[in-house]
Amino acid sequence: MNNLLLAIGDVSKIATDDYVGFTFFVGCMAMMAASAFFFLSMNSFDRKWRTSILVSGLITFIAAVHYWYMRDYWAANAESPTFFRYVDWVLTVPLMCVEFYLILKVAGAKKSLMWRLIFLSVVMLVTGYLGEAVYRDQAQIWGLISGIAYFVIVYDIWLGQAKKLAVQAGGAVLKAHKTLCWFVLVGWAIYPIGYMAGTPGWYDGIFGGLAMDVIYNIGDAINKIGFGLVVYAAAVASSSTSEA
Ligand SMILES: *C/C=C(C)/C=C/C=C(C)/C=C/C1=C(C)CCCC1(C)C
Repeated sequence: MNNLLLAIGDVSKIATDDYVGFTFFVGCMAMMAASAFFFLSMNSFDRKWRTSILVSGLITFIAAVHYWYMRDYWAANAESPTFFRYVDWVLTVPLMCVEFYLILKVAGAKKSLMWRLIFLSVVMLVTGYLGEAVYRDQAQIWGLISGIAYFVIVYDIWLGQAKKLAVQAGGAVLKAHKTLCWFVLVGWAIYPIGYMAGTPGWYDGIFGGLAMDVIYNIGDAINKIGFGLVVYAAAVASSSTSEA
């Protein structure tokens, strides 16, 4: 009990110009609220959409827990919580790949597509971690390898097998797929900017002055909550046109 009171009384101050601390705090609340929204709305959809909404909720929930720790870590150490960041990503980004698969399942998507996307996303994140945390002197090379994996993902969903399946499915599925493709092309491109802001390389003069964590936090809010809302909208659209 004493420890609890101590913990409650022990809230660190956030300076008015601490944008990183602020975005960690707001990000944490937003991820929690989004999780509640996805979990509570899940049962109002028919079965084939329920798992997709559940996965949207899991993505924001996993992020909410990590943001809780990252917010604390930043408040205590004024240092980037790189480890928690990448653990969060390595769990949530593969789940986004699962989301692509679930949406395209109605059009006959195979598990191999899902595993291919998951594999590519893990390569993208592990090489990014190596450059950001382990071999910082070679951050540009690791960033480049990570970027190649990213481009293969973009290719696969925009022009490869996933695209063909989406066209076959048509309707709400095609529409959702297209929007999610834009998230990956534009929304995910926020992260390499954060990486270049936070690591040394040829790009120092361009992105050097920006706060890496603010960029990552904005990226996460757009991509995790926005991505989930696209799936939610697809579920609403398909339930009101066909079944309801
Ligand atoms: C919820 C978290 C998401 C959607 C995170 C996505 C992260 C990326 C797309 C990261 C990409 C990177 C590169 C393309 C190159 C530099 C290293 C990374 C890992 C920041």
